[in-house]
This record gives sequence, structure tokens and C-alpha cells, in this order.
Amino acid sequence: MATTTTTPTTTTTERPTAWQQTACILCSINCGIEVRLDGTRFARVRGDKAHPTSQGYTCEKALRLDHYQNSRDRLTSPLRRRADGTYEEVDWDTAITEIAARFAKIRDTYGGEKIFYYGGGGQGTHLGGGFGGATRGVLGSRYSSNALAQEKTGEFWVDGQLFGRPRCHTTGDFEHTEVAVFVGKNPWQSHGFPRARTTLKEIARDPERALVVIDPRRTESADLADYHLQVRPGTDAFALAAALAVLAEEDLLDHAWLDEHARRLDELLALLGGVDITDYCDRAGVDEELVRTVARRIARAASVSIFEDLGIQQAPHSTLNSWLEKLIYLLTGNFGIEGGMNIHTRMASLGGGGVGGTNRVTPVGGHRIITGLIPAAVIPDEILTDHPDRFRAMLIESSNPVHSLPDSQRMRDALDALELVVVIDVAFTETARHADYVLPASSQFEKWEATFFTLEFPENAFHLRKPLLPPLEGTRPEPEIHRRLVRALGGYTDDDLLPLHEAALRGRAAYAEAFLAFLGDRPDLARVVPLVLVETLGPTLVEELGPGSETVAAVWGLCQTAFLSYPSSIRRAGYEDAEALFEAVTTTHSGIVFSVDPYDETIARMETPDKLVNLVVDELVDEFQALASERPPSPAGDDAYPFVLSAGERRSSTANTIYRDPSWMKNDTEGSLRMHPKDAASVGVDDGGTVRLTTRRGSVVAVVEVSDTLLPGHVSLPNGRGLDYPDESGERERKGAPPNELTSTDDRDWLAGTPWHKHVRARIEAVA
Ligand SMILES: Nc1nc2c(c(=O)[nH]1)N[C@H]1C(S)=C(S)[C@@H](COP(=O)(O)OP(=O)(O)OC[C@H]3O[C@@H](n4cnc5c(=O)[nH]c(N)nc54)[C@H](O)[C@@H]3O)O[C@H]1N2
Ligand SMILES: Nc1nc2c(c(=O)[nH]1)N[C@H]1C(S)=C(S)[C@@H](COP(=O)(O)OP(=O)(O)OC[C@H]3O[C@@H](n4cnc5c(=O)[nH]c(N)nc54)[C@H](O)[C@@H]3O)O[C@H]1N2
Ligand code: SF4
Ligand SMILES: [Mo]
Repeated sequence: MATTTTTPTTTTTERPTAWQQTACILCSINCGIEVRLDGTRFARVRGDKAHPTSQGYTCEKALRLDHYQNSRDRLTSPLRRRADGTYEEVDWDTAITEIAARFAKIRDTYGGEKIFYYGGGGQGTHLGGGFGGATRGVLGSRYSSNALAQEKTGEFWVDGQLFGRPRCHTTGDFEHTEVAVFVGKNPWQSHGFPRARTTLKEIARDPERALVVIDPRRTESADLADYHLQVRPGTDAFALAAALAVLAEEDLLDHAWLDEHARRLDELLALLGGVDITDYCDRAGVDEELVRTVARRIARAASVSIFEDLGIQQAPHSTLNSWLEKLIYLLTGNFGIEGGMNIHTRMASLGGGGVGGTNRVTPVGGHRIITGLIPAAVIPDEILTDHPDRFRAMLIESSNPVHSLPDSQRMRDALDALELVVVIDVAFTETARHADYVLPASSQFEKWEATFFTLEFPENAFHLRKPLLPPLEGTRPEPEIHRRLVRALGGYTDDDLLPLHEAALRGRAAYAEAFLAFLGDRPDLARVVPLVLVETLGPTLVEELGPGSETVAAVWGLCQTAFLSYPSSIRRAGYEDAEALFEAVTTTHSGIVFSVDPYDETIARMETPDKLVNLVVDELVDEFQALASERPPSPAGDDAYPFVLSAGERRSSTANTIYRDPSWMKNDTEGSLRMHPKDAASVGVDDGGTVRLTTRRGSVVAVVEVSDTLLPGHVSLPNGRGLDYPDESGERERKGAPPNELTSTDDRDWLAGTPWHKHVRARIEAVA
């Protein structure tokens, strides 16, 4: 294979030295940062005190962003795969023309719905992700997925059951809550809410407040906790059910709140009455008295916020766990109150831009599609088959599914079985190496970007970020890539745009009016609206905002829709109309608070017909009742694979696959396998020794870190490792173990299809 590594060269001549505002791109918090450049190098990075939520806070990872911006794996030319599997550089016109023709042929031969779209959001890119829908629309592509479908879809589905619609997504208020509970979440390392470490320390220090952590590992967060429920891996459903049963048995419920805001309490109490608390605690490996103490502490608190994350979402009973977790705060009346859980506003949807109704299933396996996303674990099943409805082509954007989906080998096989694979990425990734064409995107610091993880309450923030640098030569921002693809596919014509071009010349008020009319008149162009905005309103923004700002026109569109959805919330933030919001968004480079809510807004925002919380999720009742006879939790213990491996732990040395260059890490460069001293002794390995780790799907070698933070029998590998990266001479070297060489697409939640990455059966042998 040809290596395509080029050391990026600068396209600027001047050397900007002023601090420029932008955001860290490494996790969903997107802390505001300021960067001082030296040429194209990130010479200095610091927290931006003016950012509304991060307020100057960053973690250590943001300081290394130069490893992303100036990675040796940056792509600088479109690549086309040769028959022998190597790649050749082609120019943009050739790439766009050929890709459009080949997608069109697949659409015309098999139907556009056979073109599957993956990615387009998450840590890869935010604003750019909004444009993939246009290309999909023109191609008639109906199915998509992204990383949320291997973590959050089960939780979204439960939100839908409890509150009416999956978009009724709740958020905690850890800054103000009395009791903070983390279930399968290690916020010290993974963050997940603003200024996480500061807030954790504040709670830990305050005797009036309490920190509860439910995790089989004594994590950095657990070390700070008042109560650590060190459950056995995969047994949270028992621990959560026991805690709920204690609330019921000791009558610690908030009856006044439940009478007013919930229905089917009696049915739920009947279910909880069937829980043998002592037995369930025993099976989860937690002390019953401690569970009772935690339940009582939660019940008497003025406010409780809970964060569930991968430790329960990527483990057995994933979706059931989400239901039980939410019942803890609902039974204690911590919904729609200060310091509790609330339904937030949003600037843009993070789902799959769902096409079609709510009861959709996948074309081959009939798997449930949640928020428009196909369960990530079933993707190879939808390809590696002779079923006539199988996917034939994939467009993959800002994600690395060969590395991040369960069973990397099956994912590679699936990509190789497709007739066309196109990857849009900044880097030559594990996934790009299986593409027919690779299109080089400009980095998130070379284009206008936005923070679409707008998940705060009562004050929600939005940050539109200016580029720090012009696009690296040879790269294009995603909106431009999609504009060219859609044009090449004949998605719209200049004539279609004429009325809007004319209106744009008459100012934004005239444009707004014409745009509304356009939406009504041209439903056929609904999916390409972001591009229509860029084409017609875009050019008028360039004078104000500078080169490349055409794409900000899409943000103007978002301001319009956000204002229609949340007029009072936006007015309370001080913006009288969508235009005022847009003005603030484009002129405040550190981000703004765009919505402010009173707490009862949460109740109003529910979408159940009676505005009551539905406490009983019918489809999960059988699984709940079956807990009583389940032992041990599935996947069943297996003597051939005696260990439970958590494949993908967040550490200070991990950042998904955004940093490819291993030299960004200060420690743990090998990505150690953590294991308990007893296990190390039984395997016959010392700290720093090497082991072979084998699962039903694969085998990797790892360096051991002996650690008593884990329970015996539980071992853990970091996420995002095992990337290969070229050294100065272009020789590729792989550091650490890629976790998904070990995982299986079969080990997944029956309902949401979320993979059990945190619960992989493994065998371990010492390597001499
Ligand atoms: N440093 C860093 N931060 C990140 C990222 C990163 O790559 N690096 N990635 C970001 C992303 S994309 C995400 S989704 C978040 C994820 O953030 P987290 O969910 O916090 O991350 P993990 O460390 O994968 O898993 C959390 C915890 O689950 C525990 N766990 C394992 N098995 C079980 C179990 O059976 N029950 C329970 N209760 N817990 C269990 C693990 O011990 C671990 O402490 O992090 C984000 N932040
Ligand atoms: N075994 C195991 N597997 C896991 C997990 C685990 O804990 N264990 N965690 C899962 C989770 S929670 C997540 S979120 C996923 C994450 O996995 P993915 O969603 O596949 O992606 P990331 O690793 O976040 O990498 C983002 C990609 O975007 C590219 N990129 C960066 N900037 C840009 C840009 O501006 N434009 C474009 N087009 N591309 C860009 C990067 O080069 C990279 O290829 O992994 C999942 N996989
Ligand atoms: S990785 Fe750290 S600095 Fe970057 S957004 Fe997340 S918490 Fe903030
Ligand atoms: Mo994630």
C-alpha cells in the first residue's frame, strides 16, 4: 500500500500571533480555548475564560491539539484505489465526477436506499455533519448510523418511552445538585459535563453534598466518592433493581411529585415488590447495607443528578439499565427541579436525521432503528449476505468504523464486499485504507465549526467557531465537498436558486421571507436546504465574516428553526428574534448562552399526551422479571474465557482516534492492560510484563499494569489505541492494542443492539 503521508506545509505567509478563540474537539464538552499560532503550529493553548460553560477550564488533553492539526497522517489530495490495493492521488474534479457517477450507477441499479451513510458527527466534525444529508437526499440513501448507535440509542429509546419522544433527552445539573450519581461513568477522565474535575472536587469537599459512583473499578471518580458501589461487571441491573426496591420497601418515594407527574406507579411497585433485595445485592457483589444507605441518601436529598454512560450502556442489560437508572431519579422526584434532571433545548439534532416513520427496521435483519440510526453492531450483517436488500455502497464521514465498531475484521470484510466505499476524513485512517476513494477534509481549525453537543440546562450554550487557519492545501471543508457532489449529481440547478439569490441582494429580512416561501414551494429540495443556504445566503456573509464563511449560512437556518422551537427560551437569553440570535452567534467568538429555561419547562417539554411520565416500559418488563432467575448474567461465564475484559476505558492518555500520533501521550504509551494483583499472579506476569489476550474473535498482545483498582477477574484496556502512525521516514508503527480486534458483533443488547464493549469474555496468557 502506498503511504500517503505528507508533512503538512503552511499556506499562510503571515504569522498570526494573537490569541484566537476556538474550542477543544476531543470530547462532547468542547471547552472553549484560545490558541496562539506559530505559523501553522499550535504554539500555545489555554482555556478561554469567556466561554459560557467551560469558563477557562480545560483538561490536559487540549494542550496537545497540535498533534491533531499537524498530524503526519493528514491527507492533502483525493485518493483513488488502484486494482492492486495501493492508492494514487487524483485531482478534485476527477474524484468528484467519478464518485458521483459511481454512486449514481448504484442508485440506478439497486436503488438509492442501498447506499448506507455512516458518521457525520461526534468528535469528528459538527457543522460539516449537517451537509451529508444533502448528498444522501440526492442519492435516495435512507439508512444511516454513527457512534451514538453503539452507546446512546438505548437510552434515547427509553427517554421516548418515559417522556414521549426520544428527543426528550435529559441532562443533569452537577454544579448545583446535592447528590451526584455516576453509573458506569468516570467523569474525572471522560468529563461529560462542564468543568468536571472542579465540580467533582467541590462535591467531594462539601459535607452537605454527596458523590455516588457505581463502577466495578475504583476509578479516579470513585476515589473521590462518598459511596462507591463496586458492582461485579455486568450486574448493574441487579444493583439498580435492588436500590429501587429499597426505595419502594422503605417507602422513600416522593409521593406528592409522583401523584402529580407520573402514571402507572402501582404497576411499577408490583414489579419492584418481586425483587429479593438481599439476593440481588449478593449477585451484584455489593453490600446490602451500603445499597440501603445510598438509597436513603438519594431519597432525602433536595436534588439528585445522575449520569449513566458506557459502563452500563455497553454492558449486559444495556437498555434495561437505562430504564432502571432513570427510575431512581423519577421515584425520588428529581425531574424538572433545580439540581435535578431536566429536558434541554438543542441547536441541532444529533440523531440520524431520521427519514421515514418511527417504527423503522433495518432492511436485512429487521433490527430496530432508533433516532434514525441503525444499530452499529449489525452493520456487517446488513452487508455480508446475499439478501437482495443488502447495502451495496457506503459513504463514511468523520468516523473510523473499522477501528470503532465491534469486530474490526468483520467490518473490514464488510467494506471489502461493497461495490463502492467513499471516506471523507482528515487522516489516512484504518477505515480509509478500505475505501475506493478518500476525500481529504480540512481540519476543524481550518473551517467554520460549531458545538452541537448543546446539552445544558437551565442555561444552554452554543459556540460557533471561526477558522484559525485557511484550509491546508488540497483539502476542502465538508460543506464544499457535499456541494460539489450534489451539483455533480444534479441535485439542484442555478435556476432553482434564482429567487433566493435575488432575495439575498435585498437584505436578510427579504431573504428570510423568500426562504420561508421556498421551503413551502419546494418540498422536493428539503434535504438540500443547508446547501441552498450556503449557495444563496452564503456569499453575502463573506464580506462580514471573511473567506470560507459561506457555510455559516446553515447556522442562520439553524437559528431560524431553533427560534421556532424555543421562542421563549431564546427570548429569556436576551434575543428577540432569530436574527438577533444569529447576530450574537456570529460576533461572539467565545460562544453564547442561547436559551434560558425555568425548571417547569421540563414538564412542559415532555411529549406524552397527558404530560405525565410513563413509569413502566412495557417492552422491558419481561427482561426485568427474568432477572430473578438469571445467574450469572449473560454472556454466560465460560471456562475457556474466564476474564471479563472492558475493551475501551477512557484514560488521560486516550482521545478516541482523533490523536493518531502516539507521541501526544505523556504516559501509558503502550496502552496497558490493567489487572488485579491476584490475576497477575495466577497468569504469572509482573507489572510491565507482556500477555496475550484472546477472545472468541481475536487476539492481541498487551503490556500489563498491575492495579488493585480492579476486581479480580476484571481486566481493562484503553480505548482508541492500536493506530499505526508513520515515523519520520514514513515507516508505520502500531502502538497499543486495537480493542475491536477482540469484540464481537453478536454480544449486544437485544433491543437497541448496543455492543457489550465493556463486557468481553477473554483468556490471558503470559508471553515470555
Ligand atoms: N480521556 C478521554 N475522555 C473521553 C473520551 C476519550 O477517548 N478519552 N471519549 C469520549 C466519549 S466518545 C465518550 S462516549 C465518553 C465515555 O465516558 P465513560 O463512559 O466515562 O468512559 P469509559 O471509561 O469507557 O467507561 C466508564 C466506566 O465504566 C466502567 N465499567 C466497566 N464495566 C462496567 C459495568 O459492568 N458496570 C458499571 N457500572 N461500570 C462499568 C469502567 O470501569 C469505567 O470506569 O468519554 C468521552 N471522553
Ligand atoms: N471497543 C470499544 N469500541 C468503542 C468504544 C469503546 O469504549 N470500546 N467507544 C465507542 C464510542 S463511545 C465512540 S464515540 C466511538 C468513536 O469512534 P468514531 O465515531 O468512529 O470516531 P472517532 O474515533 O471519534 O474519530 C473521529 C474521526 O473523525 C476524523 N476527523 C477529525 N476531524 C475531522 C474533520 O474535521 N472532518 C472529517 N471529515 N473527519 C475528521 C478523525 O480523523 C477520525 O477518523 O468509538 C466507539 N468504539
Ligand atoms: S478533552 Fe478536556 S479540554 Fe477537551 S473538551 Fe473535553 S474536557 Fe474540555
Ligand atoms: Mo462516545
